[in-house]
Amino acid sequence: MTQTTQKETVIVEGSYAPTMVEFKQGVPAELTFLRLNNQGCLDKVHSDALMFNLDLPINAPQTVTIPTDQAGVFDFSCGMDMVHGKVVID
Ligand SMILES: [Cu+2]
Repeated sequence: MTQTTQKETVIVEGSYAPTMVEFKQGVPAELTFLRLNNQGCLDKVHSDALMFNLDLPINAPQTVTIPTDQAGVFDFSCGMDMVHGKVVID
């Protein structure tokens, strides 16, 4: 049996909305970032803990696979580590 992939989207518009997304542990997960405007320094988003580093062109959704084998709270942030969001896996 295949498990349905969990999908969440974070809107990037001067900040992250929502600032926290939640996935169930052990179920495949994809997180999409959609940057809508030029506000702030949000043209990159990265997470050391979740091992991604994305460029975010405006109006071009970027999707990354989120590892869900470990429960926890994992940070992501803009390229300058000024704006932060969280992924919760539980
Ligand atoms: Cu920044």
